[in-house]
Amino acid sequence: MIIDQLTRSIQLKICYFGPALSGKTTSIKALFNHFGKKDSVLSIESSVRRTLFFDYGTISFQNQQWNLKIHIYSTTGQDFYIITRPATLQGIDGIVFVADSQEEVYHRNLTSWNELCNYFEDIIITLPKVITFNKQDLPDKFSPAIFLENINYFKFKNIDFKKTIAVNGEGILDSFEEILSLVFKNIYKGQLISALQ
Ligand SMILES: Nc1nc2c(ncn2[C@@H]2O[C@H](COP(=O)(O)OP(=O)(O)OP(=O)(O)O)[C@@H](O)[C@H]2O)c(=O)[nH]1
Ligand SMILES: [Mg+2]
Repeated sequence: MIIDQLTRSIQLKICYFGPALSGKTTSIKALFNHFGKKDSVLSIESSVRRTLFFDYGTISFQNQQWNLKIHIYSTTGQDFYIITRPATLQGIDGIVFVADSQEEVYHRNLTSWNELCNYFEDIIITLPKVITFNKQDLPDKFSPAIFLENINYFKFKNIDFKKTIAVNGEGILDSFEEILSLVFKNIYKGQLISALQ
């Protein structure tokens, strides 16, 4: 997060992380579509539309006093490019973990979650994060409760989960609002907000 008192601007970085093909890029595109900015997402992709490095776009909000600029990234899910993931995650304020709800890829979600936890070590406990159980439109899904139990959900703070269907945008705005809300609650707890007033 960057807070500039002079220009009265706050910049945040949110990253969409998750296993290969879980719907990270589709989620970001659906989010930008909601704000009428679908074409402003920069995607570095292969010829078969797989993310090579990241997707990136910004969304800005403004009130009379402050400008809020949110930098939004997705990581690549392809393990061949794993080296790019820690770089994309640097300096983030919040994570949207996009899980692929199909039963047959259940374990990929666990592996990806564990990788994420390893990057952040203890910080992951308090880092704001929303898990989205994507692809709810498909049959043969695992139960979110099983995944949450497996990752020991209750040991984490600043965490929530949602169900999404990124292909039609369902739940995407809701999960974005939730991650922003967790990020701001976290700042408030850190007393930054009172220092700003
Ligand atoms: N049925 C269904 N398909 C989805 C949903 N979200 C994404 N997909 C499909 O899943 C495939 C992968 O989506 P992407 O958004 O490219 O996934 P990704 O996580 O960005 O993939 P990588 O960046 O390559 O790891 C595409 O064919 C999407 O259309 C969903 O909610 N439902
Ligand atoms: Mg992608």
